[in-house]
Amino acid sequence: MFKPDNKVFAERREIFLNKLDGKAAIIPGAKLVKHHADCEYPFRQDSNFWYLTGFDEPDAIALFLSHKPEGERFILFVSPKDVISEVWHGFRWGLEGAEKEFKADKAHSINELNDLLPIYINGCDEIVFSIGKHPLIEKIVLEIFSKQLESRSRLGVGANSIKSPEIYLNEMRLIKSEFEIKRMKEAVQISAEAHELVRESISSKKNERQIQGLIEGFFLEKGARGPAYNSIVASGDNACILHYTSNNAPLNNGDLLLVDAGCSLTDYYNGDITRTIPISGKFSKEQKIIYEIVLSAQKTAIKSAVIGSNSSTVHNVALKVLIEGLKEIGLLSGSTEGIIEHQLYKHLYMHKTGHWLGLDVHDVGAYRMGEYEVPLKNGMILTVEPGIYISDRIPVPEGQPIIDDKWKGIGIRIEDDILVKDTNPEVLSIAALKEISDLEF
Ligand SMILES: [Mn+2]
Repeated sequence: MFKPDNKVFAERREIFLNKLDGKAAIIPGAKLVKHHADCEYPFRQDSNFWYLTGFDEPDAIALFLSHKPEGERFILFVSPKDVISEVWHGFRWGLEGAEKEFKADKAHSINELNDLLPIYINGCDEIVFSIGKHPLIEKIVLEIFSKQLESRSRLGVGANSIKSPEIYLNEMRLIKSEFEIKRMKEAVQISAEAHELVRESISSKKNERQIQGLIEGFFLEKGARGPAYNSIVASGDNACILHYTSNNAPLNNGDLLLVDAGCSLTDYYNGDITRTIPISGKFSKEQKIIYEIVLSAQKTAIKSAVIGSNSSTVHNVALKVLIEGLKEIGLLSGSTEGIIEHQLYKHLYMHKTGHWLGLDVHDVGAYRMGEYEVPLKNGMILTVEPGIYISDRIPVPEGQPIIDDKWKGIGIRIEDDILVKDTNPEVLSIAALKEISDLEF
């Protein structure tokens, strides 16, 4: 059982409670999700709930009551101790553990939520709750809110609105603390070593599934919780399916192998790395040309991930290098500006160049606010992952060159995890090699 470093979570609660300033937040944890019959998917705690509590059991709810005095502000509703249940499903901290180990000011059984929630909420200015995600709790919250609106109209007191917790938490989670950066480095390092393992053992593997086993086994061996997302192990033309997860095709000499995989640590920090390597140990002429374009786009984009830059700039920098490269080999034609403006590259590059990375693989936080681009700041972590995918699934846009067969079936993406820093961007996934000379044998 995971015992959190209480100081880290207590500091976050302090900041969150300050931001709430008179409001009461209700943050539900995750529930188990049925897989089939009597089996459930592995438990995955809700990231916001985790961020504030470090409590890793299903069916818990946290309250943050900024309208109450110190010592009555952090309330946990948890599953009570129950010998029989624990024999079947495992250890629970119970009410005592929630208070003693997780520093709740007060813990209650989750069965008491209905009765106690209205009392705790009473006296707050506004309710903070994520609408549309937790139907059972939402019913209770809306009943309370409706009564408070009534009381407000008669007596002038009570909550008069419901706000989303994301307003406060996304902003907090977007900038990683020193502790988080340390954990992210560990998650990314394990993920990078798994990619190295693939590169070193490729010649002895016959099927995508074996590569998946190798990577995910390595994650577990290193003490991670498992893969952060469904590993993508895509050989040959399968790499042109962006979210390919069948992972069951034979590995053919002459094809490339694209692996997009990262681990999730016990405390849910994630790595997210993609490498594309030649199965036979040698790139073909065409594969090498495309790889060089993607690698050069990626390196240029990483250099642009500096303080004050933004996600759109990083994307546009990569896009420009990809388009120039594709023009040079006759896979695109026309002015680069025109190709970008009319999106004439989208049959070859159909996704964005990166995303925030943290407790969620596609981590929370705005990329832009309407027209305003969110600037990169010290402590932000993002992926930089350009690619080129050549197949005939998407029709070639009118006026663009027909694709010669020799290019088809080449799918390449290179993805690193980048920490934005005062000095230069730091490539956290540097241990996973990506130069052509490193990948050939
Ligand atoms: Mn990614």
